[in-house]
Amino acid sequence: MSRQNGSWSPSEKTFGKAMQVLDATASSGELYRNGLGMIASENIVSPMVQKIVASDLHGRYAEGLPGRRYYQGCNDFDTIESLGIDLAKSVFNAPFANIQSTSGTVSNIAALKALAKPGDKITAVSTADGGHISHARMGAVGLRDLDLSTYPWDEERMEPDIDGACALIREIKPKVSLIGQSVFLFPTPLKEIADAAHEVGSTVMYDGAHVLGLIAGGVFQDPLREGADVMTGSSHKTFPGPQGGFLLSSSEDEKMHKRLNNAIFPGVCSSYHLHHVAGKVVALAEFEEYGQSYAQDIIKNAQSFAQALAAEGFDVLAESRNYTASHQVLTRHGGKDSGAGAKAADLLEQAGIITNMNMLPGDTKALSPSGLRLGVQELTRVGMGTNEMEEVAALYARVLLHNENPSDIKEDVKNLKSNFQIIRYCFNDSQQSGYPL
Ligand code: DSN
Repeated sequence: MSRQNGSWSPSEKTFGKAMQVLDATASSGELYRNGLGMIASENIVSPMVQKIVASDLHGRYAEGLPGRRYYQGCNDFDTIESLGIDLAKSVFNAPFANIQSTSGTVSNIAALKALAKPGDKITAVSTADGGHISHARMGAVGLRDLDLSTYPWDEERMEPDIDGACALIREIKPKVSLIGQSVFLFPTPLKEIADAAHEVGSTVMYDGAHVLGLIAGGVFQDPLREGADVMTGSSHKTFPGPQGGFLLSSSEDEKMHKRLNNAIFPGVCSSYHLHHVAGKVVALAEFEEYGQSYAQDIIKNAQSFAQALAAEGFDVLAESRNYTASHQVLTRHGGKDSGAGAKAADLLEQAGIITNMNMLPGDTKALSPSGLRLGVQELTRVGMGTNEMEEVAALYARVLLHNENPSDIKEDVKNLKSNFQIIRYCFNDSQQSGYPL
């Protein structure tokens, strides 16, 4: 960079790097605008949220809670965060809500900080069975130096083996009984687990990251009334807000509220990304208005997509339970640890369908699993319904079963998607404002 005629002009080299970032960002936007985003942990944000996350709030700080800040200039943000706390309590029917967390994992780290001390015992679903990395030694559980035992898994029902999980909790008496997965097809029978946990003085923590929008929409399960003491979650999966997290509790105990708030700040956040918090608040208001129908449509679409895939000839997991009760569908594409899931995900991407490979029961290698984990929440958000789910399943069959050239199919994917460019279930959905740049 050099200063010429009183103004700074960038060197070609550094400016070129910035342009490369702009170009790659635009190209990533095109990929999703023209393609089918089917990663179960993703979503797109509404026009109003897009505007807020690009606002001046991005550069600001507001350590503390509304009315009790360490910085000046927070009056407007106090209004925003107070509104958001009230909305979160109402949308999630929770006596306590903290909306500052910057992700689901950060919510988990904070919850584990509030609920356990290093060396304490914890029980959770293993990553091989679909538990999130933050529930494992390699993630937040290890960071907090907790002593982890994993529940036995019922492959047929795709949920923890409930009798085995209760027996484990009664035997080892963990400080925290953690429930919830990233591969999350069915509600967990929580009451039995919570009864066992509370009997031995264990706190029940439910990670609702994936299914938070389904819970709030009343179509999955109601953890805070089924025995969960604390619920964590992401604000950007089936709950369709900007990236971030929530920390919620069924407890009425002020001391518990203080512990949870302190675990977020000063515990694990200083800046908590005010633009995203404000975006979450608008997303909460939108969810209060449209969330129930969005959640219902997601479930209809997931079930219809799973049935259509099975009818095409795919091996869809959990047939005996009608495949899914969430936004997710799981398919197996070859022998365990065969890497067939990785190959399938790659071929689908060549056709403009974005998914992720996933370990399924029996797989032991995260980089060469046999499965795909598919989510329909983003396609639902742009207005696709059960007819389109059948069309999408037929596209999968052309790529993966009939070995058609993926680049030919990419045109058909683009044509299908061209009719679904407007973000629904939000304010301003009649504007031609769809995918962000
Ligand atoms: N890794 C994300 C998922 O896809 O489930 C959650 O953090």
